[in-house]
Amino acid sequence: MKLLACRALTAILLACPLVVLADEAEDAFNKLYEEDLKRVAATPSAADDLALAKQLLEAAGQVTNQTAFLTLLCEEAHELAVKDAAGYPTAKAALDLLAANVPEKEVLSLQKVAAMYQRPYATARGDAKAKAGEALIGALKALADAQAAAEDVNGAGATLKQAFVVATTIRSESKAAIQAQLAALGAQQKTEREIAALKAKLERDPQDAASRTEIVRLYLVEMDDPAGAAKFVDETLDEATRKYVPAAAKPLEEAPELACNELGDWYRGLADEATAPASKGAMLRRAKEYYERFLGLHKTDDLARAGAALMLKKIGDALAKTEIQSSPSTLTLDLGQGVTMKLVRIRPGKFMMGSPDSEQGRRDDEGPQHEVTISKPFCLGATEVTQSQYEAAMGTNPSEFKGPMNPVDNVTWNEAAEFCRKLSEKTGMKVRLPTEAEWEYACRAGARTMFFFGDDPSALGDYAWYGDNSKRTTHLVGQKKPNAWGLYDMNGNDWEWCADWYGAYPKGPVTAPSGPASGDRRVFRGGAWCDSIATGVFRCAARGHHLPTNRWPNYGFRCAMTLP
Ligand SMILES: [Ca+2]
Ligand SMILES: [Ca+2]
Repeated sequence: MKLLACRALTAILLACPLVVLADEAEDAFNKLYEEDLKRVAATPSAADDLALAKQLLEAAGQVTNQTAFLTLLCEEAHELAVKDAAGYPTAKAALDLLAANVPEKEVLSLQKVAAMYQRPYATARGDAKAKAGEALIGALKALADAQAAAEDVNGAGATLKQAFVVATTIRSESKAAIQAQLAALGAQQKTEREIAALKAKLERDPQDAASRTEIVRLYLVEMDDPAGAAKFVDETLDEATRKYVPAAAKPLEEAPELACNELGDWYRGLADEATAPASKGAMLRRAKEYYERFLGLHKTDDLARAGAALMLKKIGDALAKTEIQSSPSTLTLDLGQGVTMKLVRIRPGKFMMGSPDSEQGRRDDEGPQHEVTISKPFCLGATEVTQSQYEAAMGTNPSEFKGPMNPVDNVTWNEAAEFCRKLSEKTGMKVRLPTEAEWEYACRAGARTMFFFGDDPSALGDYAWYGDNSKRTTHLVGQKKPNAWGLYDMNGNDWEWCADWYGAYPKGPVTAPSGPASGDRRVFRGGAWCDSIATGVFRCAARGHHLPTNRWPNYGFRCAMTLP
């Protein structure tokens, strides 16, 4: 009976096209819910409070254009639900709804969400703490974004620092991304200080064209704020600036067809000049918007249209590049069924592949030592492919030493290649085996020594499961120390199949080599659980090889991934 009355009144409110004023909203809210609130407050159980919170949240979900009423519903729903941990999801949903619909409540709502996640994080232990910590980090990042958007740079910085402390404590993978965000925020603060100093100079001398030009550039490129830049444009500045900055300050949807192409070209030029990846990305995105608008307006199939389309494609490629440059250093692929694969981003660079003639224990096929350029960034699995990963993609497990987190072993080159093909299909990413050059480059991680950890073989046990410590079996991946680039088990555990046919090395410098065009044996690298140090197989340059159809309980692999 009561519920029906509530529904009817809510329906009337919802049907009302006018915005309900704050005190009217409060009257309406009290009429609807005052008795219910008293009722749930009178019982010690939190279950009825939560039930009412859900009811309020449902009503809030249907409110449109009635900010004051929506605010009351959401805030009260939060208050009721947050009393007990069982109500946290409802409390968060209420705050999220409020944040999304009432801009002036956004920061406050997100602060409450973060405070809520602080409680379970503070009390939990072990795995539960890690999980609560990830949730808290997510809430803090959302809050920092909202603070930054509201131009509260100091607040955003303080929030991110909190997130950084949590990420450090629980060893979260998001630590690097938070660090990057903090750096970006620091850069923004620096730009703001530079602008303030230049403005002071300009006040003393309004004819100081150099300071004026620099202020315009800082607003335009570093802050991506053309409206801010436009305020400083005057007749002392060059023609392009006088023409394009005011045009760019206007809303995109007001730009006429012809201006779109010109502004696209102009922003592309600014992108070329920008050095920080974030600024470059912002300029490219602006250029993209103008070319896209041009294509939307200019329907004639002519040269101008073809030119803009081509430019758009180029910008897409350039954007993908800058986004990778400013992206976090690890990437996680979802293999389904709760199984994931972590890959490490490897920077491009040069290295000397192979070993010098003087290296102890070397074999002839490791020479001639030659310079290799890895021209593009790529990703490499942080660990060998595990059995749970292998099963998620292939549905089978050929391993001799069974264990979901042990590396898959007893796997042929053909099967490893098939796994990569299936994983590419599943994820839409270009997953493959690493080339032999990529493998050695990543194994060395900048080291020119015999081993990636130096020249002293006695340290091998810190980094590898091998003959002396393996007890004749594979071990869980990622248990030993990683190399300098965060790659585990590059030595030992399983040998790792590479993409290349086995063959002689080139005699001079090469770029992105992928081995001989044909052959009968495939390369593998890194040594395995059964090998002794005396065999020399744990040196960075050491090569192994076998038929692609051969399997053995010490053959495994790790995935590489091509980046766009
Ligand atoms: Ca109660
Ligand atoms: Ca290995």
